[in-house]
Amino acid sequence: MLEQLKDLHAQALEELSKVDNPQELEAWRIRYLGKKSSLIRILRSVGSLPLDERQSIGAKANEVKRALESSLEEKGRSLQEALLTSHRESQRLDVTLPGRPLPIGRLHPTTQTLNEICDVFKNMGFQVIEGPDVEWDYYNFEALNIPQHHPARDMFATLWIDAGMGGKARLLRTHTSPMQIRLMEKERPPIRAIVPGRVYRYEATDATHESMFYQVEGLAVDKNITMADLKGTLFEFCRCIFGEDRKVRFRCDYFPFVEPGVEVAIECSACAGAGCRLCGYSGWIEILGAGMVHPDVLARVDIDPRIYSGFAFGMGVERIPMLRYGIDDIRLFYSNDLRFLRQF
Ligand code: FA5
Repeated sequence: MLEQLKDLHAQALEELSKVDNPQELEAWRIRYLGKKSSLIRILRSVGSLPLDERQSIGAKANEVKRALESSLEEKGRSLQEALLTSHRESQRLDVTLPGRPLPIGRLHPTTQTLNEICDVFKNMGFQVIEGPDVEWDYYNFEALNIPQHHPARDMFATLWIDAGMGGKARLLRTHTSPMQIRLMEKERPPIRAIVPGRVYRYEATDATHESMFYQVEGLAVDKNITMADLKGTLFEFCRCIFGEDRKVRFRCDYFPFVEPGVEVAIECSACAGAGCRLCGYSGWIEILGAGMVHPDVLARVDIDPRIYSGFAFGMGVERIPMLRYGIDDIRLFYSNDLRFLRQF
């Protein structure tokens, strides 16, 4: 039996050396140290052996058991360490690797232009205010000298929200000019303000016309304001935005709420004034309408036109980056094409 115990010990160690994971180790433990293992059975039978064998066999069996238990423990530890090392290797971080680039957002070209326009006018002492997109007929038309059935309503193809009489119908504002009235109702001269905002027109779109676009309204009311102030302000604005060299054209135009009225156009950047599809082969792109505030409009908001005068203008915002960067279609601004937007 002593031989058997020696062989058992040798065989167990031999098998243990081949074990390389915790599952195999547990199977090994059951096989050599489990309740039904040969070694435990020998230990249990020691009591029934003849007295002379009992001591030597019992001592040897216990010695083998202790040896196997300590080999098991040692193997367990080394397996655990190997596991940890391989885990650490797989989780290793190379802190010197370059980071993944984060996609950085940017402001829409219209927003960038609006910010620039506002900065130019703020530097000239204008305050910036905003107004509602949904407007009353009264503010969008009637108070601006455009009563019901006035032919000038045809200038603004309107998106109506509901029907109503006497200026009570609601609409999506067709221009930012209604804010002239709201401003003058609230404030007394001197007034110097600009109003950036969205406007809406029920019209077919083309390279220079959108049905939703941005305008910036300007209004200055005080004593002794003249056409020269209007011209000086707008020329300074064009100089700041387009530079000294770009040609600016002032021409007479008609808007019911100003007298006289003018239109300002900039030399087309796509064709340098030679004429192309973008400028309708005229060489010029109109960017704003303007004029001296009509005395009837001033009187309607209780500002005495014999004492005060004012100028107003309303410019199309998208046409400015179009002129600057030679963008040949306004519809690119709101088509959400990232290839276009990422260029700004
Ligand atoms: C007006 O909207 C007047 N309220 C401007 C005004 C204000 C005149 C104060 C006098 C005093 P108009 O419809 O021309 O005017 O539009 C003004 C500017 O908006 C145009 O010069 C043009 O640059 C731009 N614009 C007009 N229609 C469109 C459109 N469909 N798409 C893009 N821009 C447009």
